[in-house]
Amino acid sequence: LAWQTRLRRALEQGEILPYYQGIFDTEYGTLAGLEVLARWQSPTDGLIMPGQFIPLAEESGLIKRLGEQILRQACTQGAAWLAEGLEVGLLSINVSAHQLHDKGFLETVERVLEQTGFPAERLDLELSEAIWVEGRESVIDSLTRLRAMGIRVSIDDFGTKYASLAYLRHLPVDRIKIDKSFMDDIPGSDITSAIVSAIMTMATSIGLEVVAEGIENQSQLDFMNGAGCRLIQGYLYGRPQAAEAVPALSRRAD
Ligand code: G
Ligand code: G
Ligand code: MN
Ligand code: NA
Repeated sequence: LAWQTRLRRALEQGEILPYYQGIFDTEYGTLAGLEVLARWQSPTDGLIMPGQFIPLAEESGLIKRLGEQILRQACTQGAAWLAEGLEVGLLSINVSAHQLHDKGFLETVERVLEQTGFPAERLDLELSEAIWVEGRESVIDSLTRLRAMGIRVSIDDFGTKYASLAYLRHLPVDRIKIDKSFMDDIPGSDITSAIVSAIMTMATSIGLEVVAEGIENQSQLDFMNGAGCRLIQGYLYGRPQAAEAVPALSRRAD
C-alpha cells in the first residue's frame, strides 16, 4: 500500500498513540510536566518513530487529523490522571506550522478541551522556532488567542534558527526549550556554554521559563542547574514511554 493509505488507515485503526516523556523540576524534585510524542504502533512493523511519519503527515495534510487525535488522547488521559489525584503537571503537545495555520485549529483545541474536561491551564503547545519564519502576524494573532484561553505556549528547538534573542521580547510565549544540540556540546565547548548561559540570563530577565532538552548525563545537568535552569528533560531522567509508565514517574518524583 502507498504510505498515505497506510497512515490514513493507521489513524482510523487507532494505531497512532501518545507516548510521554517527563519534564522534571530539579529544584523541588517534582514532575513538572510531560511532553507528548506520537508513536505508530503497527501490528506488522512494530513501533514506528515520528521522524518516519510526521513529515509525511504534513505533506499530505493528514497532520490535521493526526494532531487532533493525539491531542484528544493526551487530554483524555490527562483528565483521567487528574481525577485519580495523580500530579503530572503540564501536558506539552507538539504543534506543527501546518496545524497552527489551519483555520479550524483554535476551534479544534477548544472543542477537545471542552469534551475531555482537561483544563486549558494545564495544556502547553510547543511550536518549533522555525514557525516565525513566515506569517509572523497571523502566528502572533493565533498565539495571543490561545493564551487568552489559558493555554501556554513554548518555543521548541530554541536556538536552532535565529542568532538574535531580541525578537523574543515581542512574542506571546511563556517558555523556551533550549535545543538538544546545545546540550551535546556541554560542558566541553566554552562557546556553547557561554551561549547557553546568555540565553538563560536573557530569558529569565524577560520572564520566560526555560526547559533544557536532551539532558543525558550528570555534567550536563550540573551545568544547566548552575546556569539557573531547573526544568530538565532527557534520557538521564527517562525516555518517552507509554501512558502505563507515567504513574510510577509521578510517584518517584514525589
Ligand atoms: O519522539 P521523537 O523523539 O522521535 O520526535 C521526533 C520529532 O517528531 C520531534 O521533533 C517532535 O516535535 C515531532 N513530533 C512527535 N510527536 C508529534 C506530534 O504529535 N505532532 C507533531 N506535529 N510533531 C510531533
Ligand atoms: O519536539 P522535539 O524535537 O523537541 O522532540 C524531542 C525529541 O528528542 C524526541 O525525539 C525525543 O525522543 C528526543 N529526546 C528526548 N530526550 C532526549 C535525550 O536525552 N537524548 C536524545 N538523543 N534524544 C532525546
Ligand atoms: Mn517538542
Ligand atoms: Na526540540
